Amino acid sequence: MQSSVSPSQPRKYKVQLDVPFSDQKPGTSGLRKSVKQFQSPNYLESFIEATLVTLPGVQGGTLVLGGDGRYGNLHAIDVILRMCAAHGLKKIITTVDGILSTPAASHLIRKNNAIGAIILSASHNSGGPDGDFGVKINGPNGGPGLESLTNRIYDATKTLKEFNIIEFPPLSLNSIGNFGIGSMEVQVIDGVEDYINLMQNIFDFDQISSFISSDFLIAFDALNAVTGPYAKRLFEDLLGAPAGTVRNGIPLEDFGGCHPDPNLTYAKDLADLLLSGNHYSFGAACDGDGDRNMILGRKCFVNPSDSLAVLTANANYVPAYSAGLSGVARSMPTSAAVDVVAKNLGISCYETPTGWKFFGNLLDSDQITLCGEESFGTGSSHVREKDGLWAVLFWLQILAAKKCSVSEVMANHWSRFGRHYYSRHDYEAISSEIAHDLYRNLESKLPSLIGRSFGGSNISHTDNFSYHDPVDNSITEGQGLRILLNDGSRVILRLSGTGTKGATLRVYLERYVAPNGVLQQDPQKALSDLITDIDSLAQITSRTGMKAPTVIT
Ligand code: VG1
Ligand code: CO
Repeated sequence: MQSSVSPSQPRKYKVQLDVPFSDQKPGTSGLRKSVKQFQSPNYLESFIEATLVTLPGVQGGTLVLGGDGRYGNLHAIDVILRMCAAHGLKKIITTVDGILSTPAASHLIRKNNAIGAIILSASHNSGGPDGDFGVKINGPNGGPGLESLTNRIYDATKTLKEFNIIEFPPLSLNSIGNFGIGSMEVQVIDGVEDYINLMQNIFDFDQISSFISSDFLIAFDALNAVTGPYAKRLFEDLLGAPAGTVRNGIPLEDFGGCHPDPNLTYAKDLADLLLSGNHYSFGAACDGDGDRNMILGRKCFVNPSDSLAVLTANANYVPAYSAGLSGVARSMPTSAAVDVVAKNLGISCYETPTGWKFFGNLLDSDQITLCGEESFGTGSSHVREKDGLWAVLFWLQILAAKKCSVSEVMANHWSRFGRHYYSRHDYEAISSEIAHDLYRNLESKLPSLIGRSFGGSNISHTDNFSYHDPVDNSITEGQGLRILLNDGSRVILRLSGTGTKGATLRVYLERYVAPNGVLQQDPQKALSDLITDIDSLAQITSRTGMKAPTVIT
């Protein structure tokens, strides 16, 4: 363990800002911009100053700090430590090499009664000098800061004139230790250990371990991002999977040039490995900051909306949930597969806007135990973030308990509950003007669409989704254009809040087939008339000039 004594009085000083920044509005999860933008003078400092003057409890408080290891991580930690010391924080908990996954940060906040965390990540966006950087602010419950907090931070950025910082040489984060910067304590801990202990309290590791040692080969792809060290400890050291089970397991500043987004496009190597049907029985990948997961079986891709429904239906196999679930929630664009399971279990199912922060109140008030999003996010009340490796362990526990394959689990699920054919089409990097025009144009047509024939059925309801939080009664409007059909199908359009280049249009398509219905195999085929009709209604091809989506999930 290293330790150092701080110089008696490190110099505290103020830096003037020429003009306040006007573009620091946090999106779906934090402030996410290109590295180039973050490199402009005082850009990071401005957002951190606004955060430290806004976040409740800074004076004398404890804060968690770390990131996904992307380019800029260590520099940002150095700057933030010195700014925290200038703002009177009592203690910062940071991690060896600054490596800390989003769910692990959420756990550390809760375990240490911290006032929150600053998590340095642009999640699934690419990294490196030409990639993206991001700052996420989490609150004392461990979850992403609510809109009310991020709005106040944003307001502060617009009037800032200066920031406060302390002169101090960079701390070495290459091993655990305790330091002081002025009167502030800095504790450098192993960012993996507490998280692993939490997982051991939730799952039956012995059962998983004996299952995967019985000719059930697994492959995990960390995509050169934050989950590598966590996954190696979990799968190889504790569960006894062979060395090499974890691929791309060392966090790299540029993620090895790949896009750390676990989907069929960006995690193609792993997808090919499983879908080609060779000797692997199970595959999984997580995103840059470790909160997303993709699950694959032999020749089988699990749609994330289905994954939430499967976890809900089989939660009884996991020790921590064996007493039952209080309720579940899904984001609005996520398919209603989990709704059918919730109804069957007799528990409540909530529909929230996109973004994990909207699950926070429901989790805190114990109205839900599990929740998820179609964007490869699943989680539970164990933390207040979505949790990639937790979802992987959950799947392994179900498979170990049922002693069957992923495709058997899916086939059984559909034959019991019916199947929600589902797909998301992303049109990335469209000009912002074209995207907003397209969106506004469709929005203006919505009222006139009722009763019209669409996608093989008739339109029964249209709106721009608005959410009434049942816990704090807040209303959040404008969360996505919904077209609902008489047969239960849905088409939803949203503009992304996490992209950094132009605008990203997301089109979500869903069609339900009851258990006794004919089960076609390919979702794109099952959804083809919805795809054609939304394209002509919203004029996607003609307005964007794109013949096909950038990513199809
Ligand atoms: C996307 C997803 C959303 C998710 C968000 C953050 O947002 O659609 O479901 O919560 O990313 O995920 P958007 O606004 O681009 O659609 V992560 O892994 O960045 O924390
Ligand atoms: Co993420």
